[in-house]
Amino acid sequence: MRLFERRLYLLFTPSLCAADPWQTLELALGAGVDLVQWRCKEANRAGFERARETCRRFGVPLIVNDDVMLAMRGRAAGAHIGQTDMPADAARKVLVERCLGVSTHAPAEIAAAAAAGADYVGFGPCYPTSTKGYQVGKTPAEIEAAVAAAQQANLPLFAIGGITKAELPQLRTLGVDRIAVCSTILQSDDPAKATAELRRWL
Ligand code: 3NM
Repeated sequence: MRLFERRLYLLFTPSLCAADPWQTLELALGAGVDLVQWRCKEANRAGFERARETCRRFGVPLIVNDDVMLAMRGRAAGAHIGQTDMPADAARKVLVERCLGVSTHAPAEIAAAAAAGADYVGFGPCYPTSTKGYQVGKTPAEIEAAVAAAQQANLPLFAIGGITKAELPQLRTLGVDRIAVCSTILQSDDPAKATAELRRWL
């Protein structure tokens, strides 16, 4: 399931929400988030199921971060893995037709993710972000090279890391047309407005 039609990916971590997480998720979905990741470090099956049902109501796929087995058992749309999680080719086999996303940080990792059967890649950190403790982002040339590598591999690329509406003009000139965000939406006191302001560029 390649996610070419998806543009605005929300990494949903209930504990990072400024307000009620479930209201935040609904507002974001209502305002144009079209892909959601369940990114919760603690085991929280009830939360996962609530997120899955909320996304289902909006017709938006839910991807599980890190936990390929939860994605399978919990009938999620897919799983997202990092470079140090289960290897992408092993995750591909377990997921069968479910979606596989891979975090990447360089063009070679994008090519490797494609070879392993990924359906999309995240690429970052494009800008510094405290959400994951990255103090340095990518240069414009590095972002352009990643976009080119993803095009070559025919994979959708979601730019990630420190993205707010202020970064969108530059990202668009670098060829980025999909983004993944966490704090810009979850920590906003107006998640619907924050979402709409991102969506306007995508
Ligand atoms: N992965 P925010 S950056 C989860 O570069 C994550 O792979 C990254 O959160 C990567 O939108 C990142 O708040 C943090 O910066 C994204």
